[in-house]
Amino acid sequence: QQYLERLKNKQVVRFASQAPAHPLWPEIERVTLEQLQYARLGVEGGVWQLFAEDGEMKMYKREEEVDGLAVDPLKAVHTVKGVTGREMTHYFFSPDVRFEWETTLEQMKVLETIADDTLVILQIHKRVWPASQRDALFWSHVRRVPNDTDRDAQDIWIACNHSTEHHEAPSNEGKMVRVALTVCLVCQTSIEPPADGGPVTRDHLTCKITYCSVVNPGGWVPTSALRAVYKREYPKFLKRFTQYVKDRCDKQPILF
Ligand code: 16C
Repeated sequence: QQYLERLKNKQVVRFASQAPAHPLWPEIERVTLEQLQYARLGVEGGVWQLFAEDGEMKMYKREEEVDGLAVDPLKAVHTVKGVTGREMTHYFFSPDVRFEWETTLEQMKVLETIADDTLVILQIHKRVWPASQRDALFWSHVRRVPNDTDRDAQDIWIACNHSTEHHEAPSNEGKMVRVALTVCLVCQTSIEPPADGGPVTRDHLTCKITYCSVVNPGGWVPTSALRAVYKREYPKFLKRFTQYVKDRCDKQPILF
């Protein structure tokens, strides 16, 4: 038992993020855990309106405005077979594959690598006529969270993106309008063990996903155009992204 404890502690040290030494860390820690709590709240209670549905995928919004700009919070739930939460959040976080699934992007640059699991990223998005082109500057963090409500269940994984500032990309330069965003993808795997006691394969995996997003467009854009863009883009994103991860993981060893 003592040996196992020591081994566990050693692993914690070995896999611990280097991010805690960074000045952004207190904010990253606070926002990530807040987003996790927020994602785990249900969509019952009448404040969320269903605006898109496709099979297991359901997307809800709350219509909200700040200074006359629509900033509607979005919450989506989905269930995907054959992948784990770790795989889902890994591909959402990893900048190497972002152009494979993110169709709103024109350019992307990693401005700072705070740790293996924490980056600062600048993205330039495609222009939507007649609005000005948008960019987004945010920290991005991914982590495993032990499941404290059910110790027998698989751990939860979260990837969280939140707007920040960086000396290499001041927001008042150039003609881009900077959006402000807080986004999280929270995933949990369940395993239906094979009845014959055989090995667990991808056929026995189900991943439950919650995606939450609040984007402030940062400058004027007609509310109707904005709502039309996200009504089209969010379902497109979640379907394309989850299919990408399924295809990418197929025939690969499972990453729990
Ligand atoms: O979470 C998603 N992606 C992450 C990695 O890229 C990250 C990005 C968040 C997106 C921030 C929105 C930036 C403005 C996009 C401008 C719209 C381009 C449409 C191009 C169509 C050809 O967290 C998945 C994001 C899914 C896409 C969301 C679309 C959100 C629309 C918000 C509109 C803002 C202003 C639009 C001006 C017309």
